[in-house]
Order: sequence, then structure tokens, then C-alpha cells
Amino acid sequence: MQLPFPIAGEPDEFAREAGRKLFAGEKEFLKGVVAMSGLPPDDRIEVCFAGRSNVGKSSLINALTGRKGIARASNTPGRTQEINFFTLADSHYLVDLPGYGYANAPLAVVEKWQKLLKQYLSGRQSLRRAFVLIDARHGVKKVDEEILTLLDKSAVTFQCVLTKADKVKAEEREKVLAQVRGRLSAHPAAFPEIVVTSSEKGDGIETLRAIVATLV
Ligand SMILES: Nc1nc2c(ncn2[C@@H]2O[C@H](COP(=O)(O)OP(=O)(O)O)[C@@H](O)[C@H]2O)c(=O)[nH]1
Ligand SMILES: [Mg+2]
Repeated sequence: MQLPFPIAGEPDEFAREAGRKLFAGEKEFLKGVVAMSGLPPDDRIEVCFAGRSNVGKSSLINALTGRKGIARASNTPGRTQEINFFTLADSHYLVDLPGYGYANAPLAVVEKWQKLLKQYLSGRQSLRRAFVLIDARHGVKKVDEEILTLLDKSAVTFQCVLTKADKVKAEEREKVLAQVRGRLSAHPAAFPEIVVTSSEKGDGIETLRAIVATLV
């Protein structure tokens, strides 16, 4: 019996090559945006990386682009406070979103981020897929559910990406996968495949590149 939300398998040769070529192209940090009015024109394929603070969004963008430091990764949660746009070839935007669920920032600041995050996720026409990052040690948390529900309401297809897979043993990972599958099945906008990654070890990076490169 086919499990719901299977783990995305190895890409076929065509998709692997498309991913390799796309991510070998020019890539630059374009700008950090703090208001919807600052968004670049929605004239190309756009994917974003959402998730709780410290889940590994910036590290994943660094691993995908093979450019350590293009997205400032840090072990200081709440570091990324803007919507950061990266150009990839002339055809794609990679978007690093401010994290949510970070308790230590002043309430007014958190509310400002959350408002911008929700406006972006529900109002960006060129957004082809939202990758929602979930820590492979923790599974889906309440704060993630809020974003998943927002993506359902905005009819933005989202795909679950497990991060830091190098930090969990196989049996723990299966437990977390079961929890994640249970939660995703309640969300109509959930893409029916999960990607398991480690930015540290490179697991799943080629698969994710192929997924981005084959989005139309
Ligand atoms: N072991 C391990 N650590 C990771 C991985 N991805 C990110 N980290 C660490 O987790 C912390 C937060 O990463 P960051 O990319 O800044 O998270 P963000 O807040 O979601 O952008 C940093 O210390 C990273 O080095 C991974 O795949 N494996
Ligand atoms: Mg970050």
C-alpha cells in the first residue's frame, strides 16, 4: 500500500540535469524587503522557504546555491527579519522568509514580521511553491499549522521539507515522519511528497534542485 506523502525519490536524469544547470547559473542576493511595496516585479518563477526561526532556511538556500554565506545563516534565531530575494539565472527568485515562532523578539516587531509574511504568502501571484521547512527532530508544531492553514486559504501549493536529517536516527525519523504525514493530510494545499534534507551533509539537495527546476 502506497504511504500518503511518500519521501520524494531520486530525480530522473532529465530533472537532475535541469536542476544542476539551473543552480549552476548566476545567483545573487537582490534585496531585503520590509514592505509589500518593496517587492521586485513578479515576472519570474518564485519559490520561498518558510519555517520556524532556526529551522535551517538560510542554510538550505546556501546548500542549494552552493554559495556558503549568500543567505546569512546564524545560530541566532530571529536573524532574518526581512523577506530576502535572491536571483537565480534570469528565470527564478529564491525567497528566504523571516522565521516565525520566535518568542524573544519584542511583540511589536514580531507582529510586523508576521503581517508582512502573511501578506506575502497570500498575495504574491508569481509564487509557484512554498517550501515549508520542518525540523526532522521536532515535526510539525502549532505555529507551523498557522502557516499551513494560511497557505491552504491562499491556495498556494506548499511542500514539506524536513531539515537537519543528519541530527536524527532512522527510527526517530520514522516517528517524526508519521507525525508530519498525519498533520499534512489535513491540508489540501500540501504537495503529496516530502523532501528529507541535510544542508550539512547535502542529503536531498539534488532532489530539491530538480523540483525547483521542473516547476513551470
Ligand atoms: N546539523 C545541522 N545543522 C544545521 C542544518 N541546517 C542548519 N543548521 C544549523 O541550524 C542553525 C540555524 O540555521 P539557519 O539556516 O540560520 O536557520 P534559519 O533561522 O531558519 O534561517 C545554524 O546554526 C545552522 O548551522 C543541517 O542540515 N544540519
Ligand atoms: Mg535565516
